[in-house]
Amino acid sequence: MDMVEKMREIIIDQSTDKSGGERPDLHTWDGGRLREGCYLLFEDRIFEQLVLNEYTIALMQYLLGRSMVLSTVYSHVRTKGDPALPLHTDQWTLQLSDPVSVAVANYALVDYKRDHGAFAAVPGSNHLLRRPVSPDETDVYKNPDCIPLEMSAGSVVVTAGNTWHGAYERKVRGLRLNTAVVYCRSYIQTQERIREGATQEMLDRNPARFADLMGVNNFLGFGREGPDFKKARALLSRFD
Ligand SMILES: O=C(O)CCC(=O)C(=O)O
Repeated sequence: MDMVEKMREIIIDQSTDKSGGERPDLHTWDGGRLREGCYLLFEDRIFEQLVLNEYTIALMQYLLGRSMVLSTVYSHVRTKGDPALPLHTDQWTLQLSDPVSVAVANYALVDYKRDHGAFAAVPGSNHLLRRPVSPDETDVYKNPDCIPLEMSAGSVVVTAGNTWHGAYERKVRGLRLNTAVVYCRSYIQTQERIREGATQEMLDRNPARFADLMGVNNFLGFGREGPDFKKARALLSRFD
């Protein structure tokens, strides 16, 4: 819960900064829409700890393979009056695939209840449907198979990138905050400039696995200096 509280503060700080108004109170805010939190990995070291969570990493590796990379650390900030978030899939590649190429660990930073803006999901859609949601199917209230994930702050749900999901409308005051940590296969373009933003300091203070997630152990993307194949060796050494 210490981590949850700290993440909430950092997200509210960034959202306030970008929204341009007064700092919203977590429990009482009723002042309209607020901006998202994003590029959070570079906002505070606590997110470095989060992306290395061994339980979610295990599930992510099961879904995406050992060579996965981090794509974004994002917060969907939901306030009273925000409409429901339409059902969608998170795999932004040309086609949905099974196995998937994108997956999300979505941490609830407040208690989730349906009318408080809970995460909405269609269980089994990742296996049974394996197609994007069409424009007339996006309403979370109309899909009979869509359920709210009612869970307490600090819980995490891992969804494969082809799972149909969204969020319910928030009907009460205060903020609905999450941290969505997205991982993807290494050949997919990441949502945020993770690799470009990674500093030597960040790499030095974290375990070796962190560098893999940052996408820096990869010789691709070179300039006039040419490819650095030592990085390719780092990638292959995992199989030693
Ligand atoms: O909880 C939410 O607001 C929805 C999150 C979502 O759609 C996502 O992570 O792609």
